[in-house]
Amino acid sequence: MRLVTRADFDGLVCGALITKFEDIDSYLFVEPKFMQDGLVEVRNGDIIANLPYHPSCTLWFDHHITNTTPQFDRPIMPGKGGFRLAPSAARVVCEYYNEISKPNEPAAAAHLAFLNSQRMKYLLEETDKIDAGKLTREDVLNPQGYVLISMTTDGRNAGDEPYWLRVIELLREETLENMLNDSEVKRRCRQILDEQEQLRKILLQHTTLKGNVIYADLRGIDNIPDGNRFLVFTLFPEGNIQVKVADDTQRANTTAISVGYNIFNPALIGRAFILVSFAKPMTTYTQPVANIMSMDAKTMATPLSVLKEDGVAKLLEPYPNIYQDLLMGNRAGSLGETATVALLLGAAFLMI
Ligand SMILES: [Mn+2]
Repeated sequence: MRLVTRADFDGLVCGALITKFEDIDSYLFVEPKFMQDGLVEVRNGDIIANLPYHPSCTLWFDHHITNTTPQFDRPIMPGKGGFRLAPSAARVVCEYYNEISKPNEPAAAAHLAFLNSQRMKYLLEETDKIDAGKLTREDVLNPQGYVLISMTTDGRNAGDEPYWLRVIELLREETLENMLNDSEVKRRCRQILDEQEQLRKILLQHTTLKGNVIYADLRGIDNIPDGNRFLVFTLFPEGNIQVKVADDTQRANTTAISVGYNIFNPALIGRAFILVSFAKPMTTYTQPVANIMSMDAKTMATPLSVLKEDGVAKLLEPYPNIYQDLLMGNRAGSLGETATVALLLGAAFLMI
């Protein structure tokens, strides 16, 4: 069977688990974009992990909401694979083999012992943390263990395939300590720490804080060193959102703009985006049921704007029942500012 996966840390941990349970004789490492564009020929017998679904595959494991497919209406489907919105695809693979290992089958005891060993439990926890971006400032500034190893794998450099295969084997067979002592892993870890130091200097030179936006203009810089993608947020902790402008590494004469939120200081990025794009409609609201007899509606600053500009006393003065009105939605404002009851009902519906 062939394993089709992504060469990021999650994809390689999937590889470490799958090669334990299935007979894998060849590998194909691809980036999700190529799958989405239909550029990958998937055939019967292929196992796909951490990538979008393909109808020709034999087994499929994934966790990205964008890859939801009607083929998978249950998290674990024996003989077909697994899909749920887990923190990592490796977590889904682990749950699948836990579920299908029937205790009375001879091989199952060994499989379950492997999956539930302390070493594998720790590896899965770290993979969840890494893939879901749940890193601490310390993980970013001073990466260690699996976090550091995860930074050495990057699907963009196709020449690295021998290294990815080595990582799969080490993750499957070796303790973390032994893996860190592997000469190639060691060399790459040292290199990544050096590069991160260079990246830190470049970011400090080319980044400015505009309000709560961390604006990095990296155009014209060749070979930007590698480093943790969250590094910029440890350098500019006050900012909520990063806007990065850089030369597109894959297309000549093209600028790539990317936006991300500060994982240590998140903002409502979706709202911030709409607010910037549609400033007027987002801050001017007609008050519902103002007074049916005299006028249709009334426009005014929203409660949050009043709160920000003039403080809470100013807000309570003309509107003594403001909290109740906001709760019931009897006030103008944007989503989240008002109509709390409706939001809570929606939340309850989503949870049930
Ligand atoms: Mn993943």
